[in-house]
Amino acid sequence: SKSPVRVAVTGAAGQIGYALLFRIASGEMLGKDQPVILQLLEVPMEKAQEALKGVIMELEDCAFPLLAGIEAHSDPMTAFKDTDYALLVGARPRGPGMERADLLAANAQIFTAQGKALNAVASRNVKVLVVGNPANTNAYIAMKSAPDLPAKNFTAMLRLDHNRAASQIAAKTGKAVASIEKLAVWGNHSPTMYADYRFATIDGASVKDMINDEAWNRDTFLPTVGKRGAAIIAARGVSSAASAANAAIDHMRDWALGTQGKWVTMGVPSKGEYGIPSEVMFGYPVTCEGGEYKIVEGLPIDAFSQECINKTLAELQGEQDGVKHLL
Ligand code: NAX
Repeated sequence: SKSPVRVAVTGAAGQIGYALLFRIASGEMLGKDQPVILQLLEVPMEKAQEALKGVIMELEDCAFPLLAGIEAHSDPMTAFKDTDYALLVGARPRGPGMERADLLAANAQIFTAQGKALNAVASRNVKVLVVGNPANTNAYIAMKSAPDLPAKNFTAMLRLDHNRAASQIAAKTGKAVASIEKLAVWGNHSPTMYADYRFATIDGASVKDMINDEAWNRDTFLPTVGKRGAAIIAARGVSSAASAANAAIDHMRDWALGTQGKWVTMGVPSKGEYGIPSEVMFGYPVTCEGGEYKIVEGLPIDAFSQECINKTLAELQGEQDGVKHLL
């Protein structure tokens, strides 16, 4: 049988953590034959550490056969020790009256410290997924703070946007969501992301031809996917958690175990693909194999798509400029 791998999760006592940890421990992320050791990080405050203890008690009470160990931490330097996977979920939310610059600065502090800790103590092959918002920029900060780790090990979560787009297309076409292939989401995890079904197929047939409605794409599909997070807050009173946790599982599982040629969306550091400046943490269509992702290259970009890509890129560059002096 396989030896256990180490999975660090930050924000472990939060909403997404609660929807995520039990699925990791049951083998849904890394496979039903892969034992895991959970290394859980929360802020040092007593309330958070107490809540984390409660989550750990519940994890114990599941008696998961694959759960080979659970650790509670309040310091990233111990939480990330030798970790093979790191899911950075905890972040500073925007408080009342908080300016965008304050939000960026508070998160820059968190993700600088966590990037440095990963750099110092994590496995050299650690796969990092940043979920905490602003996810792309936080991933960029962590990457820049970890110069001894390969930049490609740092990724941001665009998978929830990808899955939301797939579900809207399934509803529109009346086809099964699992039959949709070659969907892409470009750019920032924010309402500016560009969900792109120009290349998508269902059972080999073109989704674009099937829908054949540019106005629906522009006026319904893109705003619905872009504002889905806000719609869920409005309906539920709290932000999406189970669907976010599910997307994190999908992202890590596909990265680790491969996609068998299928496209998925990941936020990854650009190496200039599609004219995106180097190091920008950008949502791209990728395929995964042997523990590595590969950007799908050579796709034609039409005028409308270029406009959308420019817009989400400009937003991302604005965020990155806003933290430059803090790195
Ligand atoms: P919660 O507020 O329920 O939980 C966050 C937890 O993180 C809290 O328990 C907090 O104590 C902890 N935390 C804060 N700073 C920390 C630090 N420096 N180290 C360790 N733990 C820390 O939020 P939740 O609903 O779980 O959402 C977590 C993050 O995911 C938020 O930033 C949220 O905006 C983001 N999201 C990202 C999504 C994406 O697609 N990329 C979608 C869902 C979600 O909105």
